[in-house]
This record gives sequence, C-alpha cells and structure tokens, in this order.
Amino acid sequence: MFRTLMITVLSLVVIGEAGAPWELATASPPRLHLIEIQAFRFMPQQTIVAPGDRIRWVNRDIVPHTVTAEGGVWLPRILSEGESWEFAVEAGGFYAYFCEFHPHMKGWLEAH
Ligand SMILES: [Cu+2]
Repeated sequence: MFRTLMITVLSLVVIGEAGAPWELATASPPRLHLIEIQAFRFMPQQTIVAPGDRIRWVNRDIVPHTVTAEGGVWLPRILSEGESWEFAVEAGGFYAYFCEFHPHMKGWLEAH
C-alpha cells in the first residue's frame, strides 16, 4: 500500500515538472528571425522577438560588416559577403547592436 502511494506521489511530481498539457498547447514555439544587412543597413532595424527565439543576420553586401552587441552581450562577429550568424535570445530585454566598421549602422532587438 505504501509502495503504491509512493509511486503515485512520484508520478505526480514528474507530471508537475513536465508542465500541464494545456500549458504546452498555448506556448508558442521558438521562431527564427532573419535580419539582412544590405546597403549598409540592418533590415529590419528593429526586431521584436520572444525569449527562446533565434536571430540570424545575413550579410548581403560585398563588404564585411560586424554584428557587435553594445555591452558585450555576445562576442562581435565579422560577416563577409554572404555569411550569416545566429544568436539565441535567452531573456527578455533590449539588445542594441552596431557595425564596428560603419558605426552609423545600428539595430536593436526587443525581447518580451
Ligand atoms: Cu558595416
């Protein structure tokens, strides 16, 4: 009897940690956002994302650019023509970034 009770209690703990089925049904899956670097601009300049989403920058220009985070949230990346790089947003917040070669090139992510 005690053994049966313990198994039941443990099962309920496992189910509780996995989350209820109705929670899984309403949670939106992570999205991939594309930001193109073209004509010395980040397009779009502002991107609204959710924590867990991935962002991919692609350089469509023939000159290299960087994707550098203000505050060092990620390490600067140099993207040559046609190259891309992805970053996963883990927490909500405001992420400003720019190109070190062309500091007038600015963009930001808003995660919430
Ligand atoms: Cu640049």
